[in-house]
Amino acid sequence: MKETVLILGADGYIGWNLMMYLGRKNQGLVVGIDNYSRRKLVNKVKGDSLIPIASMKTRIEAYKEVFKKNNLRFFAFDITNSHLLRKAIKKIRPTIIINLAQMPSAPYSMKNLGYAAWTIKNNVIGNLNLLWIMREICPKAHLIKMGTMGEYGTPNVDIPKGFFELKYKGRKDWVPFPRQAGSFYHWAKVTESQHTNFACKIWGLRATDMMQGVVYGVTTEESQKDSRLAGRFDYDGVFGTAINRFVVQSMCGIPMTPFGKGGQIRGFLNIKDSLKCFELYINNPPKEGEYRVFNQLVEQHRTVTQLADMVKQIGKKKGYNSSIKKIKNPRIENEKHYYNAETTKLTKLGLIASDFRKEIEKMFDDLKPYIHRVNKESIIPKITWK
Ligand code: USQ
Repeated sequence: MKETVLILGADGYIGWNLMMYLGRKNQGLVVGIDNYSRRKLVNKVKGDSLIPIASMKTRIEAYKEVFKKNNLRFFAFDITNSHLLRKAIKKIRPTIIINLAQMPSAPYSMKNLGYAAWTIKNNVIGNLNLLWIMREICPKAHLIKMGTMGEYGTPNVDIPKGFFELKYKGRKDWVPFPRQAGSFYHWAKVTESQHTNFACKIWGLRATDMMQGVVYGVTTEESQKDSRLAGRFDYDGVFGTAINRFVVQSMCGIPMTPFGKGGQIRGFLNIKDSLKCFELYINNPPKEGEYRVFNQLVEQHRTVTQLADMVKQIGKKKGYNSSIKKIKNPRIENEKHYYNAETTKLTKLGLIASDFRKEIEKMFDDLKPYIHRVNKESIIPKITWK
């Protein structure tokens, strides 16, 4: 691969790991941009990455040293500032742009009007700036945008790959599948997807919109090589997500917390599989003017209670005596429902998924040296949807 890759949101859970992953695969430069908002927001809600993370400067120096490559660059600024973004894109002239620069937490976006409005502004305007600047400076670049499976909600029918044939009153059309998001964060993603689809249609941009499920896992091939290369790992009630939280709860003797009836089903994938997907999209780009959608998930048939059960069994094998206690659901969502998303496009591109059980087992080993750092107070969710 020889591309000039630009990653927006390069300091996040996926962003930093992706910088290293593509840095190693790519002959060209991989340039990251981030305003460090993830670090600040997690601290603001009294959370912290369980694994200590180094500054970008230290990380990039460590990458050079460990992988003997000098192809990572980083700029710290906020992409909602269109002047700065235009200047950077003019200078970098990327052929691939990956937009991960979004506030990723559903609970954060539901705390109050201020938090919801900030989420919409940060996520939607950042992506809008990017679309206009791509049109002006690099309309042929391939945009890979982080969407989410949560855009579709949990409909009582199969979820297609973004679009479906609608038949109505004797006529038919090929249209985007209905979006029924469950938080203002997820609604921001819906808007970003619609804006991106529209920009491809009118300006001939090309984009891959990845409807990603819930990502789990701690380390990647790159991050485990040196402690300075570690990626962040959140487990708190705002930025922590289901499996990651369950493993931490299991390891520190706190009951795992399926919310409500615990019958919620989501799609999950390991962080290493998420990284592979980006590589597959880069190597199999869309045509000019094409907006395409991938449902990016691997595991989707287990409820959160079944997942907690599985983590409990694995924990037992690892010597932890974990338990499960359903708690009142802080969210408003279906707690028992049908869920089946079509994912064939990913396997066709060549994704071979990691072994779910083995990856969860590995999480116990990866987290062991840091588990004493857990702040138990931050685990119980305090933000409610009502
Ligand atoms: N859940 C529990 N107990 C917990 C945590 C979560 O039962 O302790 C349940 C939630 O109620 C929900 C499901 O697990 O039904 C998933 O929740 P989550 O916190 O793991 O993930 P979510 O809020 O949906 O958001 C995460 C990422 C987001 C991404 C999304 C993909 O934070 O950035 O877009 O996963 S998806 O879920 O497919 O929309």
